[in-house]
Amino acid sequence: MAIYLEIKSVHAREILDSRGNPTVEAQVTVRNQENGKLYAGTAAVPSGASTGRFEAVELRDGEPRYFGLGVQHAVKNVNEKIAPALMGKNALNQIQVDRILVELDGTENKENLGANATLSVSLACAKASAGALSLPLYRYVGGTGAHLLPVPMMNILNGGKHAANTVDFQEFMIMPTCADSFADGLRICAETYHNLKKILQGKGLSTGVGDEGGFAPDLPDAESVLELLVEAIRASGYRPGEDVWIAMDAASSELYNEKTDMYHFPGESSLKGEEVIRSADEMISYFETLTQNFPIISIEDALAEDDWEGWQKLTQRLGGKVQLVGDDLFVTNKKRLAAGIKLGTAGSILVKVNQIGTLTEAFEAVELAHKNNYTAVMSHRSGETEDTTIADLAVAWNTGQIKTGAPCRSDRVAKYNRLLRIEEELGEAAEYPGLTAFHVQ
Ligand code: 2PG
Ligand code: MG
Repeated sequence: MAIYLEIKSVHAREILDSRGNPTVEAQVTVRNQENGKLYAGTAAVPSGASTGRFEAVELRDGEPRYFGLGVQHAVKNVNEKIAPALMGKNALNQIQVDRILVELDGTENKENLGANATLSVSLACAKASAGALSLPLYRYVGGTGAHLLPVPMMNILNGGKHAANTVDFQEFMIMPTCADSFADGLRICAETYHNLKKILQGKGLSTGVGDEGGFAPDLPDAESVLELLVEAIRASGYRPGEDVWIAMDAASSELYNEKTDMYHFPGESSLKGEEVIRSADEMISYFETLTQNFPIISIEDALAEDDWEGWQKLTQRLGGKVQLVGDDLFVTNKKRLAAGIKLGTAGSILVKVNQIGTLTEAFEAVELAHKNNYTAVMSHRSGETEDTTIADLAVAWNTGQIKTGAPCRSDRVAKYNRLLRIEEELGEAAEYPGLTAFHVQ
């Protein structure tokens, strides 16, 4: 007889994320009909600051409490609408569960129930099922083939919307491709992070951190950040561009101004004493120069979320040399990814489960990417919780890369620590891809 994990209860609550803002946590309890035992799975939803315009809707109360950011309506949607719709269903049938969530919402972007409501239940359902089968989440979701540990895309210097400094690009990250295991890669990253701290201290620069745990000093431009990163990699005993590479998230949608059709650099402008703006073509040339002068292996959101034409040009110019990642461009949405693939834009998709709102839809985006020879990078949000689901999903879906912040702040470190445990558990079967995680170079 097929196993039936009957959904017995679905309950959500409002908790806090790493920025002190409310978010949704759901608990799904299932009953194994064979032995009558109950199992619970809990999942918390992350939240972005540089949110893409095409993301699924994060439902916020807009009431005075928490400055409008409360999620009591989303919680109510779980408890009063989603819970009755899922009662008695088989939690093992994740696709059916997620389809019910999508249909119950009934909109393209989950604006009715809120993607925060649907995602909390979708993930909690998978976790309850994994628990009921006594399987780790990565094994339950990924099956027998799940074995690939991700190369960390570790954010060690924060800017943009994630920090109050003058660095305009949002994230400067390091990728330890030379490591022979995830644990070794993590060590390389953490040592580089500490060396960067010493270098900043030596120069009298701030070592306060941003939302994702990376340092957030005032620096005049991207070049000066990249120089510091190169110095930190060398100080750690590694060769930049051979052992350890640099990745960036420009988060350009945040710099783009529709009225001027230009990218504005407020931090660079303030430190240089003159207004710095760049057109899409100038942005492309700028990134080209940066990649010629620095060991950059990956650039995310180099252009704004709606500039398909610019993205095409960018891909033609840089796509063969650098991994071009679409975050705000694709928003973990298979329709937008399909459009991008058709136009030949980018070469990689950033995967953020809350951008789309169910586990199944996030998987569909990863599947479509892999089928079309695009890479997929599993990702956190700048607002996170102690929930480590994305670590398991990276292994389950063999993404080979994960972006989950600095080795600082427990909300970030929790994911890395989970990956250490998974690697240990997989033993000989664990594979660390290094450079083979990329289709460039
Ligand atoms: C991004 C993310 C995560 P946010 O832009 O890639 O680093 O930031 O969650 O603020 O959108
Ligand atoms: Mg991004």
